[in-house]
Amino acid sequence: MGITKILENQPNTRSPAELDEVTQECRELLITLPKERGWRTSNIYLYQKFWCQPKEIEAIISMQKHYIAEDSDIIVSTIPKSGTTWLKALCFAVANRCLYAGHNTTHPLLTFNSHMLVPFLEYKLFANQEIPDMSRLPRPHLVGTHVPVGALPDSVRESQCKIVYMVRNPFDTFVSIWHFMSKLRPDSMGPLSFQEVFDMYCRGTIGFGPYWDHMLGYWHESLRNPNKVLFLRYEEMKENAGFHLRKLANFLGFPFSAEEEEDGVVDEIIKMCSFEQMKELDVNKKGKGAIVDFENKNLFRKGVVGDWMNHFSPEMVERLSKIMEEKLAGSGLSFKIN
Ligand code: PAP
Repeated sequence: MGITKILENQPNTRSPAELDEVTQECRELLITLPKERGWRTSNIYLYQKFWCQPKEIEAIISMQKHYIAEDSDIIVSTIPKSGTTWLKALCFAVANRCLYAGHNTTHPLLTFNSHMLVPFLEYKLFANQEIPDMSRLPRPHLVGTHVPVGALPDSVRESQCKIVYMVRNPFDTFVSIWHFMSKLRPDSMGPLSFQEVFDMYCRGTIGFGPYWDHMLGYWHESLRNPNKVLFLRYEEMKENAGFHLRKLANFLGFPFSAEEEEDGVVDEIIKMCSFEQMKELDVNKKGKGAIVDFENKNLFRKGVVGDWMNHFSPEMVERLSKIMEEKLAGSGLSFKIN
């Protein structure tokens, strides 16, 4: 075959680079799954009714097989860009505070990014074909995930472990995703326009989407089983952090004592985990790799409610409002956007 013919054939025969990073078994599965255009990888795939990148799917399968939740485990769950970094910090601070009482200058949250202290099941613990020995991790095990509630292993449902979920209004979540994508999309893949990303978002073909199924899954589970799933909102945590932090502590089984209340421990935690404080930490200004290989500073942008107003056209507001109304109808879950 001539060289021109070989070059002509190349784009069709070469598989996307991300497939080289997963096992043959995973590649065989991926071939059978619906796929759409991705943003960090050429494609994302519909695995168990949610969209994921190949390496995520490989890790999720491993997590589903090997993660055995214990009664004392705490699972921090979110849709990407809904306040994960913040929620992980709050949960870590609450659940471990007896170890670090009075450690005002040496608390781990001052030198580690919260994703390092509350590792993702799918990006850290079960990533890269590793199976962690969970018994070696300090208890309570605090782990994070972006997977929908239905994709968590049976042991999560069967054990007494707790799930803390944070939701954020989809308008701000989209804006956060857009900025994050714009910074981290590999140059080799070419740019994605704001409109293209919005379209992906509206169709639900975005990491761990469709996000309406994701939030509804945890929402219904929290109504069915309020001792198992705590459903928090980013906006409410921003508005009244003290109230919601106390609620979180009660839910996790670590209520604040009268003495702690008097000593101002609640306010200390809120301050230590605030956007302003966390953003200025060395580990978050100069560090990298808290989740995967990007710089930690990308996890801190504005940290406010309502930034969507600076980005949305009236047509976008109408389209997303309609989607939310339609998808969440009758569920009791809704979002105030004004
Ligand atoms: P992840 O899902 O990739 O882990 P996640 O932490 O959920 O990311 O999302 C980052 C968003 O949370 C950013 O929002 P923005 O783009 O609208 O600014 C980030 O600024 C915000 N954020 C990070 N830390 C905090 C914090 N301590 N308090 C409030 N918001 C925060």
